[in-house]
Amino acid sequence: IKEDLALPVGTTLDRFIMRKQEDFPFATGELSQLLRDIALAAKIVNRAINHAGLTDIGGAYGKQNVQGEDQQKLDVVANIRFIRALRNGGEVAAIISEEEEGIIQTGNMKGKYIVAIDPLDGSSNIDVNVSIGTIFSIYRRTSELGTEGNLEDCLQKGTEQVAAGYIIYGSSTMLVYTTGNGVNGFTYESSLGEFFLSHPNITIPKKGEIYSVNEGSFNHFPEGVQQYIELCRVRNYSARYIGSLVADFHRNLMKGGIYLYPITQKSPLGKLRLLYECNALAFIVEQAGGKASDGQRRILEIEPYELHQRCQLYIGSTDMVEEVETLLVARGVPS
Ligand code: P6P
Repeated sequence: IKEDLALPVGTTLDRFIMRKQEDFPFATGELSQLLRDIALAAKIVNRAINHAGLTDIGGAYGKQNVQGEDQQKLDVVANIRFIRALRNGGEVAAIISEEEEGIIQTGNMKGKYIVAIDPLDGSSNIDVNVSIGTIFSIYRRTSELGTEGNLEDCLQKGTEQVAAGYIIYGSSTMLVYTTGNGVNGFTYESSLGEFFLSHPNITIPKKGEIYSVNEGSFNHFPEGVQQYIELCRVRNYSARYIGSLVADFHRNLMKGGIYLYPITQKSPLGKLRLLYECNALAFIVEQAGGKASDGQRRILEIEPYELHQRCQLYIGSTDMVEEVETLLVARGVPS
């Protein structure tokens, strides 16, 4: 039995992926290659973001994406780069992207995997120099090899994910991901063009004192959420809301805390997307010992019915998420 030689901080992502693949005797390397393809695209997008202030790709692209949101040029760049890297890598049969209405066929009929991705979440933050992020989920296709990816391949529950992760383009650029055996964080060193293991075996504290929610919508929140927020205030918790999901999630993962996106008047089903935002972060947070719920259900158990469907999201330290769930049930969660 291979002794569990914990890989030291400073191990490169490539070596880490290779070592972890060795732990799976029947692994044939496609998922490893897919993770490398994502890391490559992340390096390219990171460079584009870091130059955004200097070149003309900042600012709105003048077009709207399927969400009817102003498309920032970096959104478009990130979408193109990730799709190209996944298409060229050959492991992915089809892609779902926040930036595209339908299923993106890569032409890789023998690709075993499906990827759901938010190429650049929180893009409205680009022009004000706030951290932004990429979020991705990886599924094994259910349809036959040699065919195009289909809707059933794409509408799988979060529990079916084989891997999930995010890249946060912040004061430093980090890749954080799980393949179902814990969560590991890698920090990018641009002068070397490498991701290095910097945060092995990330776990989220069972409870925290940070809550992240847009309190501007307080009056439209379900009563149970209003009650929870009032408890946070009474307990002198810290309100930290960057308005960039990946940044808020990452800070809470590191320090303990809860991120809440309830239903609001503007978003009666919640704002965040199940397939390429909530499921990925839910997989990660559970692997780190935390919890992710829509107020009634485990996020990973929600049966998808539509590619861009929205859901409520309560995610972070287990004790905090459970308290919100209890209050929502007690006060009647609006359906
Ligand atoms: P609000 C950004 O648009 C985003 O999708 C997440 O990154 C962020 O957490 C949330 O929406 C912010 O939404 O309604 O509070 O501005």
